[in-house]
Amino acid sequence: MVLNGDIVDIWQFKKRYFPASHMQVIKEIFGMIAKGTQVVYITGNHDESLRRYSGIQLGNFQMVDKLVIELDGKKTWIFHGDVFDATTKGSAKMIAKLGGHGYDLLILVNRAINWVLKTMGREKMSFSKKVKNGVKKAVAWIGDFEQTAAELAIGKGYDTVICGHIHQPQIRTIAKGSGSVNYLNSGDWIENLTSLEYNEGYWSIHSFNEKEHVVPEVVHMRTSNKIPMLNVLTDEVALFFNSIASATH
Ligand SMILES: [Mn+2]
Repeated sequence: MVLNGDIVDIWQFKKRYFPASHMQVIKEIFGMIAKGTQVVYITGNHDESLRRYSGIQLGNFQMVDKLVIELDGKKTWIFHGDVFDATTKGSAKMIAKLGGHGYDLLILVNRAINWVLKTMGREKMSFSKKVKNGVKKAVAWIGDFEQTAAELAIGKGYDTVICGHIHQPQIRTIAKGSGSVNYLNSGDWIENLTSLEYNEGYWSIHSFNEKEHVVPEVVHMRTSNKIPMLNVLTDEVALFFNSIASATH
């Protein structure tokens, strides 16, 4: 199982917001690890403070920035995708042309831009900001995001690229020049309730259907008195930014 970033919201964590139901999810994952499921945790922007632990491996559990695996001979590249936040399409393209270390360089560029913005007293650039600026911009940005990820992947010779971050479930082939790549996005577990499944050579988008599942009883624990109100921002492209919208970046 691959957890592709933003699993734990560190910002919320600091506010001591951690409902019992969330704890049950974590317990479930720990149970899977104990029973032999290999779990790879890829860090995202909401859990970026965990990036310092990248590379650690504890039994069946592994924490990484990105993952490259071969599935039935197909080179598959998995990363969260927040690396594109502070980067324009043009610079991502330029970096893609540099080849091999393009993605790592992109992380550095992203950090540098955010550092400069922070130093100048401006907010970090983020996708949630773009969404707040308007649905049309967000739609255009989703297109750019998918295209940028695909072009980087084609440049690196991957067959499949899998992201998260933009909350938009997707499976499609993106071509550029003579190359093409399968672009996949797992969507989210906030509004779309989707994940990606790989079975016998094929990827599919799994949509959670409440009727198919027995809802486990949530054991209520004492939580802090002040649980932040969840402002649900929903628009016609079904983007949801519950935690992101309330986050500082
Ligand atoms: Mn994200």
